[in-house]
Amino acid sequence: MGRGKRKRQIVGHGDGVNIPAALVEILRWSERIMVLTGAGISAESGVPTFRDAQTGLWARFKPEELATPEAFRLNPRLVWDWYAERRAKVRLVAPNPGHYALAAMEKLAPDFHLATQNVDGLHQRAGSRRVWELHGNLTRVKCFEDDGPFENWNETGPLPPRCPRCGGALRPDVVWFGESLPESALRAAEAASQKCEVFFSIGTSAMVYPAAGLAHTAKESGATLVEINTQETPLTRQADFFLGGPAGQFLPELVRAVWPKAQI
Ligand code: BJW
Repeated sequence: MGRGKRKRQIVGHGDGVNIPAALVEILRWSERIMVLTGAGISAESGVPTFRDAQTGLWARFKPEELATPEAFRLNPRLVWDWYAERRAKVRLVAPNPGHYALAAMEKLAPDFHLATQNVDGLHQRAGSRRVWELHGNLTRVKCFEDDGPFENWNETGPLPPRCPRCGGALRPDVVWFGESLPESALRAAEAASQKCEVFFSIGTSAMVYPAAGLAHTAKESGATLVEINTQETPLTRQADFFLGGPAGQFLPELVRAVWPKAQI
């Protein structure tokens, strides 16, 4: 079940949080589920999405222009400060019902995989045990020159701090435009996308590759494609089900509809 052609079903948030019966049925019979999340799933926790309008000090910069090795080379202090502020924000927020629903799904679905483009660690804080972090994690840093990650660093001197091994500048351990994704996480996510019966694309613009390509891989391999997003994206036309509204509202309802005994 779950693989093959079907008519697209669109559910708007205005209709209430209704989960289509056909989707519930498919999920009840499916064993292999793959989920890709993006910034939208953390929006209800108070983490601004990547392309949300920048405010205050950052209003002058496009996020796409800060998340590059070129920006760091040109102005390491600016880029360091942008991430330091985002890191501090993330420490103050908590996972939301969308993150908790996915952590519950991991326990309930026989073969469940979760890959995220987010660097905020909120899935793990909600209890998800296996998360492929495709774009790294804000809470770690690595050396711009020799790469090794560090979980502790000293911010008392000039910023960015220096690598204790080689003296190079430390940078956040995230994946910037033009950089490669962690190979083993990407390979695993590609393999899971190829063999899943249902693929969820949740809270992502579906525009940044190679992560965005996972949904296409799944669809081409015959999976049912489910998108949850407050807005339509370039993926929506291909989705079998589009749940148009906040992930933090749709996901807990969906999990309860499929697994009535779920504890979220
Ligand atoms: C809600 C909601 C709610 C709001 N509920 N929904 C193939 C084709 C074209 C280009 C390329 C290609 N392959 C590679 C490229 C180049 C490039 C790329 O994709 N460019 C595109 C912009 C065109 N990719 C790369 O460079 C990647 N590297 C690579 O491919 O290496 C090999 C290579 C190099 C050079 C050339 C060719 C190959 C690396 C990509 C790394 C991306 N890194 C970032 C920064 C991470 C650190 C940080 O956070 O600062 O990752 S960029 C940024 O985008 C961040 C995000 O993870 C990522 C995706 O953003 P996301 O999640 O979609 O967020 P938003 O804000 O855009 O959207 C939020 C969504 O949520 C919206 O849709 C809302 O509607 C929705 N939403 N509230 C549900 N409550």
